[in-house]
Amino acid sequence: MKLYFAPGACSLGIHVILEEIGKPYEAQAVNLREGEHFKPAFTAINPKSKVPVLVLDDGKILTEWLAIASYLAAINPAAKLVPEDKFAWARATEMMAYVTGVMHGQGFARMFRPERFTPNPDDHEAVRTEGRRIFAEGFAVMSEALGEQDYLLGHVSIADAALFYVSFWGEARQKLVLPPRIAAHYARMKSRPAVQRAMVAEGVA
Ligand SMILES: N[C@@H](CCC(=O)N[C@@H](CS)C(=O)NCC(=O)O)C(=O)O
Repeated sequence: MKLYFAPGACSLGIHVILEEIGKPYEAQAVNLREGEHFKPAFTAINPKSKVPVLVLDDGKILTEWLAIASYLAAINPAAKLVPEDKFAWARATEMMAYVTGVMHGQGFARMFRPERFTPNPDDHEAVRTEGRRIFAEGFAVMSEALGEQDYLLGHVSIADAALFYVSFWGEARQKLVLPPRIAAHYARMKSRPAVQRAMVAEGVA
């Protein structure tokens, strides 16, 4: 199994999941700054030019954070990264869809890629501002979901890996003051050996 990742990108969450599972895998860095993801060697693997990508041992290729995380958790039940209860599983999916689709896809993307939302450079700052609003609102929503629990489902799961990567972006990249429960969750995640290994492997510890 091989993970294509970019250091500190959303693929960090998948890296964390692979480390939590603890089975051997390969990790291949993709240099987004140099546009490696638009070159034929990578587009042959993922024509969408995005990380993460998971290539299975039989050659099958899986893209999209939510799909990769769900698949890894499903084929590794001993790691208990998804609940057995089907409603709790759906709840985890609900949270991951929100983090990847809204906080990342709508919020963070506006902050970093305003040109993908409007062709007019004069509008870029307004797009960034809206991205920051969506991103901040996302932390408020996830703080409610977390409540007083240590982890989103009460035990560590793939949903925590999703919240972890956006918290990493918020704190380490944006220097945001995270809401208290989210900051505590982020610190708790960073204290996990699997998370530390993933961060060291990506050079973002
Ligand atoms: N919908 C995709 C989004 C993946 C994504 O946006 N990946 C970013 C890194 S966090 C990327 O590869 N960006 C390169 C680009 O958009 O040029 C998913 O959930 O996996």
